[in-house]
Amino acid sequence: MADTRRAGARGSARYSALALLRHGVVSHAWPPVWRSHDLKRRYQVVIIGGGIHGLATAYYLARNHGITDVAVLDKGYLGGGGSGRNTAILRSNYLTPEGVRFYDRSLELYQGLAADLNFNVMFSRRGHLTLAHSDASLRTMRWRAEVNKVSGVDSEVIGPEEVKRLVPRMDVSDQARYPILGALYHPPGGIVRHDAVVWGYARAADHLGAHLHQDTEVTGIDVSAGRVTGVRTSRGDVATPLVINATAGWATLVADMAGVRLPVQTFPLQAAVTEPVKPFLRTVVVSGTLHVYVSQTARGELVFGASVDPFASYSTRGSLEFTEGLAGHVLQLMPSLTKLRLLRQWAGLCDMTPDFAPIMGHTDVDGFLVDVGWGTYGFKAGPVAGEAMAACVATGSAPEIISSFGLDRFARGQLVGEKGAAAVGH
Ligand code: PYC
Repeated sequence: MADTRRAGARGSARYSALALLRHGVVSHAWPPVWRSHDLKRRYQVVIIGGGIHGLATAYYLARNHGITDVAVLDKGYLGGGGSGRNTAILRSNYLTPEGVRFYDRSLELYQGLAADLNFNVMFSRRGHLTLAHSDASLRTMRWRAEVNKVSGVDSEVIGPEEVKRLVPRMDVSDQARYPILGALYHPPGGIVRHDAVVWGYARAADHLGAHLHQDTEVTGIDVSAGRVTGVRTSRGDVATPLVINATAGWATLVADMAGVRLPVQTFPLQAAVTEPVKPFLRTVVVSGTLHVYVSQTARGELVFGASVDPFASYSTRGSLEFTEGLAGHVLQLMPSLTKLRLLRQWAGLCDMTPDFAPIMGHTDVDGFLVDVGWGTYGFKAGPVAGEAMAACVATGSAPEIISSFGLDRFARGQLVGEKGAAAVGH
């Protein structure tokens, strides 16, 4: 039986290798995975932003609630914003019980996503290490570990020897400029292939009936007597009673169109990738003190990121200052990487809120919902954000899992202080 299965697997591997070869040599093009449509003059729901949040919302609206008269509008191409500019790190080791519960549901959805979407999203559970280089950060790691455990999330504080066992190339000696005193170890953390997630959600949402419109810029939102009535776009006007702002980088500009002010400032975050090398780094490594995180993709490249730039801007260009700082910091952690060459660098836009938690749900304008303020943690939240926003639309009220993230929390003074669990110091 096992032999038959192995033979079957070998057969299907041969088949896919042949299919790939045929596509490369003979076929003219891969079939498109989602369709193009004329922009209808009316939709039940319009989602602004064709990244993972907007696409996941369209998918769960259809799958969980049977709402399919939905348009996703993007001024560029699907996944071309924050969804294509992040470092694809997944984890749920947050600091507040609200954050832990929320991101843990996302991790759960990510784990089953390939089967759910029938699309290989290359989810890879790697373990996630947040290094502590001072007593103060070790204290925060202990705090996070306790909050995580109470919520049933696997996290613990480990010592330098255990860090060395997990990452043999790490310098854990006391000669390091910033010696490693310990780390928060979170075994369920990992990485995923970001564009596969976007394409998987796009294909599934399209299949269930949503219309995905690229190159369609929203230029205005019509509000009458406190209610949304439609959107204006570069391809014409669309009537709708319900608009979801699922943008990153442009969240405040889109909210302004509906007359909603958001406590958000936008900062670039830079990242870079090296040439591919033999796999040596299984775990995702983060150092808040050194403002850096590192992981190795299935292709062998090291992906590096930093904290946000220290000034608000909409620039998506990389800078030499970032590259120099990044290289120095990575080498302080793993000195043997000196010969590694950087292939490319880029920046994404991060909408930062005062408490480092997102803003989700209804606003004072009827029919204008927000899924914004994703700072440096939006990609990992995509599945749960989509699921929760879809429920918000379908039921007319925010589900429990996002009830603490409402816009009114700032006026009520009930912030969700998540800064201590941001990937790196800000
Ligand atoms: O919050 O894990 C995180 C993260 C990684 C990269 C940027 N943010």
